Amino acid sequence: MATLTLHHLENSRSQRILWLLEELGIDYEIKFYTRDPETKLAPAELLAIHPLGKSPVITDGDLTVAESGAIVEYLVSKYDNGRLLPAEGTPERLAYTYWLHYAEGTFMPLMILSLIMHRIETAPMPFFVKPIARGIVAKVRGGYLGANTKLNLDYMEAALGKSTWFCGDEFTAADIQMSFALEAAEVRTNLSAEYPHLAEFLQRIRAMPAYQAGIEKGGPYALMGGD
Ligand SMILES: N[C@@H](CCC(=O)N[C@@H](CS)C(=O)NCC(=O)O)C(=O)O
Repeated sequence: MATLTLHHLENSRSQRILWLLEELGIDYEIKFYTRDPETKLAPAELLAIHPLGKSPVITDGDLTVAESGAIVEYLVSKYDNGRLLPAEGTPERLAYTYWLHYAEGTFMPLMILSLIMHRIETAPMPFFVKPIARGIVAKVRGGYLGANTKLNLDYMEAALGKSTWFCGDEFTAADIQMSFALEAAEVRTNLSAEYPHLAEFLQRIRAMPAYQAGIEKGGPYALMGGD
């Protein structure tokens, strides 16, 4: 019987761990969690698994591992046969470490900020507060968010202009980690018009059998927008 469980929140970063588990071809179970329909937050049951109550989180025997990058590192070091991890000491391995951290450390905070700005803009509020709220959102977008998002999208586009995958010409688990970052960007940006390499990356991963198996097992997958 499988002892490895993925605690999977619908429409979330957990989808990429599901994909990784399929790539690794190991036995695992999925425990499904549904977002609150109003707040879109995770249900309280996830707090019983990990004190932060976020997804993804996995339990493997007595171990609990949270944080996508840490989960990827744990799963790859325990269950991969060298296919998804570049050899130690190579430039590809350094790129692997870099992109694994970059996805959540640099890019996703921009996507979250974008989501929060969108929520503020569309939240019901008294008419006289609306212009103030919109003014703040415009300042954040104009003074920080827009330029930094473009800088990062240009940067990723250039990286995928140099090699097929983020760490070179071999597919690695860092591409799996980066997939959610690009899927989050996709709902806010017209990637195919402005970032053809990024759009092509998404097309390529979506054709991969393990990606498709992950989608099938995880149920409907649609990310929240907000530009
Ligand atoms: N950096 C963390 C982020 C975890 C996270 O925020 N997960 C989201 C899902 S995409 C979540 O659980 N959201 C529900 C909530 O905040 O209540 C990771 O990559 O694991």
